[in-house]
Amino acid sequence: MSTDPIASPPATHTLKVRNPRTGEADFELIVMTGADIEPIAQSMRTAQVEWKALGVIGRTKVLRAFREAIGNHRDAIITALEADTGRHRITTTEVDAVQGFIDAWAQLAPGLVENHAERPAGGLPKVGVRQRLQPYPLLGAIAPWNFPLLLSFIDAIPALFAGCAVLIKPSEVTPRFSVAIERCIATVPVLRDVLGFIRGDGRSGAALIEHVDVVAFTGSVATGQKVAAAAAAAFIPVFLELGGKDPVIVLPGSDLDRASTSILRASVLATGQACQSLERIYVHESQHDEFVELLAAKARAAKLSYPDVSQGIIGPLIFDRQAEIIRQHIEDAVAKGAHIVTGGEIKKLDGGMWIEPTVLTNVDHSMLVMTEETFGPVMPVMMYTDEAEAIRLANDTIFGLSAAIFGPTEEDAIRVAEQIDAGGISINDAGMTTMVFDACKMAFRSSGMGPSRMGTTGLSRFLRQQALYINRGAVVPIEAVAEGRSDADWLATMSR
Ligand code: TXE
Repeated sequence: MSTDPIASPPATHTLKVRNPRTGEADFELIVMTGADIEPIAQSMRTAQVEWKALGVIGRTKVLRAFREAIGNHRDAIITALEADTGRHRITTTEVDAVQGFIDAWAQLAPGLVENHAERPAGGLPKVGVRQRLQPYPLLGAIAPWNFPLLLSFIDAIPALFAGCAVLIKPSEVTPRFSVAIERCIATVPVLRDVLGFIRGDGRSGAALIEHVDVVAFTGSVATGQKVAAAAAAAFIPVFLELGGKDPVIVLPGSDLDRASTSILRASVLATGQACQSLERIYVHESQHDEFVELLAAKARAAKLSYPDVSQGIIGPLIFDRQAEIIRQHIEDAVAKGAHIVTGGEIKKLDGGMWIEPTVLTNVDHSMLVMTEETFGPVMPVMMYTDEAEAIRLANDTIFGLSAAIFGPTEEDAIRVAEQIDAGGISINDAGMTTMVFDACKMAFRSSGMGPSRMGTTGLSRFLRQQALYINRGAVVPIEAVAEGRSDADWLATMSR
């Protein structure tokens, strides 16, 4: 594979990429095809044999060198990622997160990839069994635009520790960072032969699936379904982390100051462009008005990071098509009777698309804002009268990513949490799936497919289980299955 990451294959097709702060198309993306991907995948498979043979200690050494290289290229990566997303502080958090993934997996990997010592097969004293863990040779990781760097590496890093080679396809909405990180990878011998990017849009993603052995995808449900179908056609496993419509239930007697602070953060962090963002808020009728007042006051205090990227809290909307979805959800809600308490307007400022944290009331499940993924800093608050209704409302969704429950006691909150059909549930806080790295949690319902990306399965799912059966006894002749013979004869032979 070329060590010069910028020497891309001859352009068959290019895409203009919009800058979320200026609205200008200031980056050009070469769309790679299957013909471009095939030779890269081939050279990676060859290099992966050596990468696997390095063993987890050897791979850890190389990945620690990658961690250091990221530090040496930090400014260039942050500059590119800031142009992709229009934000600064979260960009630094993404870079820290990738280095953190390497630190965390360096600790966990040795215990997860070791081959088990031989043991006797049950009931066959002359047969030894050796369990082996064999990595998939080549992972295709397909990433979205909301945390472009972090979601490109959240699956790639554990897969590399497991011994896979990895090809990443970042979103065509936010590709700039991948050029900077490629330059960084190019400085790490061995790694640059087993870790790379292919750039392009959905077609490049679809082509990638045809050239890998396993797919890890993060994105929308609609595209996740296409990816799953393509993986099935290629007969390879696929791990999906898709959209969410995370609910929070505030039980009667909850601490409303705590709840409103936590719910605001979990709803508007990254301008609400996070899969674990809260998207529906259910509050008991006895506390509804007081809660809305508290939430709206705190929402108004969360200022746009405009015009200065180093000030404020709320960045621009990264994807202009998403801004239209948010606008559509708010208009639909108002048309059906919802009331805008604060925010609610998509503003075009210097070419960027912005929206202040928005609180809606008088909402119901006939509205898009309560049923489809809004993916913005929008907080629809719905009143309920009893606990059973709140649980029914929270579960009235095709999604099951995560949720949050606030209660007057932990027991009350946990009692309700155990009735919510979602993978990660925060108790007396919200959005905690990204704070707790070592808890396994799957994406329920249409929010995903496959083992948990968090916790130890985040790595073990990239390992295929293999068994070696070593017979040190006699072999069984075909006559042993003649009519009239019994299994006892078979076992007796195997034990000789
Ligand atoms: O995701 P897509 P997008 C939600 C959010 C957003 C919607 C679409 O609601 O509005 O998804 O966002 C590649 N075969 N989330 O457009 O379309 C594509 O090039 C293979 C939630 O970013 O899912 C990109 O790299 N790949 C989510 C990636 O898939 C294909 C985060 C994601 O694109 C492909 C982001 C195909 N047929 C959006 N078509 C979360 N839960 O975090 C496209 N791609």
